[in-house]
Amino acid sequence: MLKRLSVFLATLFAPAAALADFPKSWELNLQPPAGPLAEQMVNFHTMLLWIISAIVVFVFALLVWIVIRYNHKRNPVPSTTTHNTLIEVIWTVIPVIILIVVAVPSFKVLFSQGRIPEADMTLKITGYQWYWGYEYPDQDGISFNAYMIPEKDIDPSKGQKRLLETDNEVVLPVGKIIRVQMTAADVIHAWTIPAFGVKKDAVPGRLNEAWFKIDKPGVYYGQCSEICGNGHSYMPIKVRAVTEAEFTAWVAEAKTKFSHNTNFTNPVSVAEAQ
Ligand SMILES: [Cu+2]
Repeated sequence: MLKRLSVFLATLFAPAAALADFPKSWELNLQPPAGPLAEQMVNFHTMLLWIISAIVVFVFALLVWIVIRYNHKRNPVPSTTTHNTLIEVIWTVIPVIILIVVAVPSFKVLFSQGRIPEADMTLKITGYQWYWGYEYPDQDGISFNAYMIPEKDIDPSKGQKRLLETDNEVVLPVGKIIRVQMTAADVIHAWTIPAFGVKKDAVPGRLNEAWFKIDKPGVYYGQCSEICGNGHSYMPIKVRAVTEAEFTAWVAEAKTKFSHNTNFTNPVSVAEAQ
């Protein structure tokens, strides 16, 4: 029992450098951020949590006070006041101030997501019913598909996770600005890795763009986040973040394993094309 508790506490307070970011049992908060975008989002979320908690406590205290102080027994003759200019100004101005305080960091997060910085490399992602296709235009157009490993083939002793493991994993270097371009071949899907702070719809006939930077090497998981048919829950996303040297080695190996094309031209960014 004690051992179980200590394991539970250890996972609860595990340092953010934990090797794999995936949903865990009894988890309450967001996954630990693995890059600057996710970090910004987690900070914003924490700030919101403090604000809403304060509002809940305040409103609840008001209610309790009114129930106790102004009930029929203690206050048999109710006041007939209907207007109080000062109080009306206060309960208009304070919420406005709270909204402004919330809006500023909210727009900051939104803009840093939407403005794609000068990217070090691009990953092109295509959603299919029900798997993901990946292309590396900067690495001679290495391309492969990633299918979920079915539950019967999952080996928990290797740390494999049910409904999250894929046959081919997306390998990406840490410390690089990665631009992702998403589209879909059939219906709308959405690609996400919560720990990177990225989630974007993959829409047929459209090219959506997002970016992220991974700070810590490790394995990160996500799942299709736009209901796309009966295989929606069976098209997970697995990313392995490695050092630059390891990435170079993987690229060399991937070229022998997957199809690629040395004449592949790097697609221009959506912003550049406009
Ligand atoms: Cu999907």
